[in-house]
This record gives sequence, structure tokens and C-alpha cells, in this order.
Amino acid sequence: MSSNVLNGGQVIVDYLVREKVPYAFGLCGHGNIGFLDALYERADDIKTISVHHESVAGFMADVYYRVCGKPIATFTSCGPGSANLPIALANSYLDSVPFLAVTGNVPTGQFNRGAFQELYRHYQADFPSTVRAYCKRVFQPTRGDMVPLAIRQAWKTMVTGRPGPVVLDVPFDIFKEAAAEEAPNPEAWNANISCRCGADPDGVAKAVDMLLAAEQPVILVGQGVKYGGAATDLLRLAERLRIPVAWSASGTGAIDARHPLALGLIARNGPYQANHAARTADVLLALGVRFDDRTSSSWLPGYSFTIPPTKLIHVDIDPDEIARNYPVALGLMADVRTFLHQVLAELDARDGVGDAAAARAKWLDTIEGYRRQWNAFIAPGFVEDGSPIPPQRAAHEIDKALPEDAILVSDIGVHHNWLIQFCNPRRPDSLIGSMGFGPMGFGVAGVLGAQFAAPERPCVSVCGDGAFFMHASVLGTAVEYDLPVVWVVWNNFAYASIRGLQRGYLGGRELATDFRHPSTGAPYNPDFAAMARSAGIAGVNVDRAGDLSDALREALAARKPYLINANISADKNPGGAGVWELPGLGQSQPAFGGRYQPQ
Ligand SMILES: Cc1ncc(C[n+]2csc(CCOP(=O)(O)OP(=O)(O)O)c2C)c(N)n1
Ligand SMILES: [Mg+2]
Repeated sequence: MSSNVLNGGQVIVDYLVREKVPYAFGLCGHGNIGFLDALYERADDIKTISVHHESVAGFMADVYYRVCGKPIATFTSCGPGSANLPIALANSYLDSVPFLAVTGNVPTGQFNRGAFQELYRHYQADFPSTVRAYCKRVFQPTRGDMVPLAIRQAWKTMVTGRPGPVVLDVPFDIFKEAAAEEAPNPEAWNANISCRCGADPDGVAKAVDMLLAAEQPVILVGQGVKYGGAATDLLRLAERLRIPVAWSASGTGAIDARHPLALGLIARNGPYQANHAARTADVLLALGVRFDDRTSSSWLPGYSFTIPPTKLIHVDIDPDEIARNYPVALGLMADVRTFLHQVLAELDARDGVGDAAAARAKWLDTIEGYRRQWNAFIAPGFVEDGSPIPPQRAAHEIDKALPEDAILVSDIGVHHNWLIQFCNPRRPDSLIGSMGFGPMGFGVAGVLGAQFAAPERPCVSVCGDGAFFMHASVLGTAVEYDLPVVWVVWNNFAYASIRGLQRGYLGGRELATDFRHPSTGAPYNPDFAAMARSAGIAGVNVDRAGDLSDALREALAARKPYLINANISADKNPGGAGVWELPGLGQSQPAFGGRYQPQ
């Protein structure tokens, strides 16, 4: 190889540097030492962060993007190393978050011979089949000179249209094989592509007609608004037409939860004013939201939505999501931010906009009535005391202690349901969660990615005891990279969200859902605070509700890695005005209000 020719690994790394990717998160193996060697040479331009489980790298990459809007790369070895990654790929894929996974594979000359760690019994070097359902696309260059094309196409696929993770699967020898004199230039191939497509102009006019004529309109926002950078324009539209805004769990934070037009979460455990306004709306403008079962009360009419007769305007960058679950009065394929610009411009050209906004007073008053009823219903939970800590109080105390610029990354489980119901996020990245694939560990590990993306901001993970134990290796990574993250382990000595289903639907036939000591039968868990201390991290226990917010404030003030082990009750599930039913397990009832049946 002549000295001015880059090998495959060098081309990939050079491309990442040209894309201004500051970090590669991952874990070594013989399959990727060629790539690590290329990273070694460019250590001044791109920092390599080594973790203790590959899924941690994937979750970090995911949350890194959710915080700063820039995709990052991961690196994993061949065979088992990369087989630890699909859980994170799927998580990002279903939540439309891009990252580039550079996976190693066996040498091309050994394809189909059953070399160490080769998946070969259906097809040679078959990692791509493993992740086919888990990512947007897989590229597998099998000659050095195929790498430049693969890397630029992989990057483009990842960031254009509906974003998502892409795998670049690189056989061992290709990292070291001559590839090109230089990496492709992102300025030429990717930087000048815009996917901010607008809706068709007739559709925009029709949407405005419908919004101006509506008497009881509601806007529903999903994560397309957050990650599409449309929060400011959303606010403009909502205020201009005085339309209340509800959100899916993934849309949490798209509007400040304390804004007078903010209705709250639409879900099983969403508040009455959100679910009831949405299910009685005459026009529902849905922006960047995909109507999953948890947002839609399992699609049962009359709990979250009643479509029809509600007229649905559904706007999404991906037409596959439009009319997937509900018929549309108007479906528009568009980037949400561009669509909002179009609508605002159309309103500028219309007469009577002020009248339409003024006519909204009655609808907003009615909603205030719903809000008062709901607030009275939930009020006792905010002051409930005791040990273990009552869960609503716990969510409230955590919310109280977080400064405005904090990033709270939740894990998956009943704690997530409490947080999305009782925290009041102010910014699009105030409360981050996974709503598509929902893998335990997302928040435990993701908080490290948040801290890399926002080094100065307070980053907190609230995670279940089950998930923390599954991913406790993160303690070491926080120490090794001096990341001042705080874990609040929501310790209920159980896989409580699943135990709650056994209690609610299966007559309390509990099996394999809690943690007990074999001799005493008492609730058991390792001492997580001591575990943290053994890793060189501050660790404290909190048993009383009144101590939780002070403990969190102290942890944040320390600006070093910290773990709070909070003893929290799981006797109650968060209830709301919607439902979530699992087929075959019987009907569920909302905790507040009932099913709406239009006349
Ligand atoms: C990797 C993975 N395994 C299993 C599940 C199924 N699951 C969803 S929530 C949950 C319980 C989580 O327990 P914990 O982390 O303690 O949270 P809690 O519900 O108690 O708040 C389980 C097992 C999952 N989502 N992800
Ligand atoms: Mg638990």
C-alpha cells in the first residue's frame, strides 16, 4: 500500500472526523482492532470512549443525539461483541434516532469457512441478517475500495428522511486494506441535502381552513416536533390560534408543561384534561406522532381519541405512519417544522384569524374545568408520606429538585410511567425516554451519552432496580471518564411494572417478578449505594419522601458521579384517564372518568 493511500479503517475515521463526530463509543474485540488502530492515529480529532457492555455504547449514542442533535459512531467487534448491540439498534430504530454502528466481521478470505465467531450456517459473515429488522440499513463493503462509497451512503441513509441507526459491517481485513487516497467529502455528499420538505400547498390551505373552522381543536405532538426542531414554531401556532397542546410520551417537553395551553400527556396514565379534550375534539392536528397503543389507549375509541367523528389532520415525514392506525380527514407528508412555517405564513394571508382565536375562550374554559377536577383528584398524592416512599411523591420530589436545564433520562418500567405523569419538563430534552422498543438499560446507560452531549448540564438517570442491576457496569464508565451523572435507583425490589400486570390482570399470581431473600423471604437487592461506593462513586440511601429532593440537590451540587438508592413503594400503579389493554386479559378501567361516547 503506498504511503498516501488510506486503508478502510482510516477512511471511516477520516470521514467521521470530516463530519465533526467528536466521539466513538464502543468495546474492543479482535474483530475491530484494525478500526481501533485507525482511531488511535486520529486521537486528537475524535475521542474513543471504551465501555463495559456494547449495549451501553448504543444507548449512549442514542441519547447523545437526543440531547445535541448530532449522530455519533459506535464500534463493536465481530460475533458476540456486535451481537450485544441489536437491543440498542432496535431502540434507536423504533424511536427514529440515528447513529452509525461500525461492526467488525471475519476476514473476507475466511467467509463461509466457519472461522471463529463467524455466523455462517445460512449465509457467509451473516451479521447483516441478524440486524435486518433492527436498523434502517446495513452496508457491508467487502473490498477496501468499497469503503468510501459505503461510508458516505451509510451516513446519508442515517440522517435523511426519517432518521435511524445504520450499520457499517466491516470484515477484518477491510479495515487494513487499501481503500482510497482520501475519505469522501461530506460537503459534497451530505451537507447540502435538505429533507425539510413541505406539505403540498393545497393541503396546507385545507389544514388552515379546518383549524379556523374548528370549535374544539387540539394539537397532539410527538417526538417529530422535538427532534425536528419545531418546538418554537409549535408554540407560535398554538398561541396564535389558542389551541391547547397535548403530547405523546415521546413528545414530552415539546411545549413547556407549565404553559397555560399545555394539556399534558395522552396515555393510560395521562391526565383527564388531556385525554378528555383529545377524545372530544372536533379537529385533532397530530404532528410527528405515530399513535402507538400506549398513546392511544390501545386504540379503543373513547379513551384517548374518538376518530372519527374527530377529524384527524396527521402530518409526518414518513407517510408510512399516516393512516396506520386512524383514518385521516387530511394526511400530509411533510417535515413538521416546514409545515408549521407554511401554516403560519398561510395564517398571515388570512382574515379572521383573531376572531377564530377569540372564539376559543369557551373551549379553553371547559378544559380548565377538566383540569381543576383532575388536580383535585391527584392532589393527595403529592403530600403522601411514609417509607417506602409513595411513588407519586417520589416523582414530584425528583421534579422539584431538578434545575431548569437538567436532563432527566428515564429507564423503562413503572418509574417511567410515574415520571411522565408527574414531572413538568420545560424543554424538549428535559425528560428523555424510550417509547418504541423500551429496552431496560436505556436510561441507566443513556445518561452517560447525555453528559457527553451536554458536559455542563446536570444529567440524571432515574432507573429501576431491575435495570440498574442489569447494567451496573456504567459505574465504572462514569469514573473512567469523570462524568458527574447522578443515578436515582427507583428501588421497589421488583420488576414492578410486570408484577403490576400480574396483580391487575392475573389475580395476583405473582411469579418471577420480585426479588427475595431465599431464607427470610424478605425483599432482597444488593446494596446499590455500597456498590457505587465500591466503584469509587458517592452512594447514599434515601427511605423517606421528605429527604429525596434534598438528596438529589446535594448529588447535583457535588458535580461528581453519584448514586441515590431510593426505597420506593410499588403498591400503586399510576392511574389516569386512559387505558392500556392487553388482548385476552380482560378490560381495564380508567382511574378517572370513563369512556366518552359521542352522541
Ligand atoms: C431488556 C428488557 N428485558 C425485559 C423487559 C420487560 N420489562 C419491561 S419493564 C420490566 C421491569 C423493569 O423492572 P425495574 O427496572 O425494576 O423497573 P420498575 O418497573 O420496577 O420501575 C421488564 C422486565 C424489557 N423492557 N427490557
Ligand atoms: Mg423495580
